[in-house]
Amino acid sequence: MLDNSYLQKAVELIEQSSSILLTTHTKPDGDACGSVAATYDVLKALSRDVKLIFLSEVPEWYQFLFSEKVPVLGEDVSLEQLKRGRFAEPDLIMIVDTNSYSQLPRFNEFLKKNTKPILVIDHHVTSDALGDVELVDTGAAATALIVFDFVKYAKWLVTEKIARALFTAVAADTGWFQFKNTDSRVHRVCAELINADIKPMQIYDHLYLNFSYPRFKLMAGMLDKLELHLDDRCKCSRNYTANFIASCQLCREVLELRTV
Ligand SMILES: [Mn+2]
Repeated sequence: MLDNSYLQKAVELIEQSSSILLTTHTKPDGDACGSVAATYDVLKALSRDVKLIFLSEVPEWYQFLFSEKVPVLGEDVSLEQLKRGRFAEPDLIMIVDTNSYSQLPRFNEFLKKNTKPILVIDHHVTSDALGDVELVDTGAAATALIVFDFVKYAKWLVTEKIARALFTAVAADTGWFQFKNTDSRVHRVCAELINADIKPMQIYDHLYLNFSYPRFKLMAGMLDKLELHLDDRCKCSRNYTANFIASCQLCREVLELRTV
């Protein structure tokens, strides 16, 4: 858990900033998307001028967290525009779910020239210490748990929409509460989020029951190619992805799946 002095410094940074640029790591996963979506809504409720920028597309199955398309650096906004302050003129830069230059392609070039303060919220051990203030808790199963602690500490409102985004993030990073990082803190926070009137089963539908046709085809193909080794104790689907990419026109989704 974080020391209150860090949380207080982070609150002060936000209170001093009227415009904030918010981003996360490339190939954003559920924790990244949910933590960003929740942070965005928290900052908007505080009447901050918030600009979101992603470094690659939001996967289709997390798009329900955003009311409009999130601009992508290199596609909707050029690095030049960002560097020249033509996309945003932030007083503060917030980075969630990473603290590493390598996870921030192109954006890292902007960061190296940046003179504005940076607030990092992250749970990874790997760190380039990018932040002037860092809410880093490597014991947290998801960055969303730290965002939740931060919002609670600051006594900002957790709306149903914010709770839904945070729950999605925690559910994604714990494999819907099946991974070994699913500890009592995860369940305590999720219980509070459910009390904010979210519908976990609707989130489950978005994450696991809304697969596109090519994603189902990928799963079916992987099962079809399953081979048994080591006295049937090891099951693997050899060379499948390369074959699938060659035979499938919808490569983007497949490539995203490979990073999960
Ligand atoms: Mn995470």
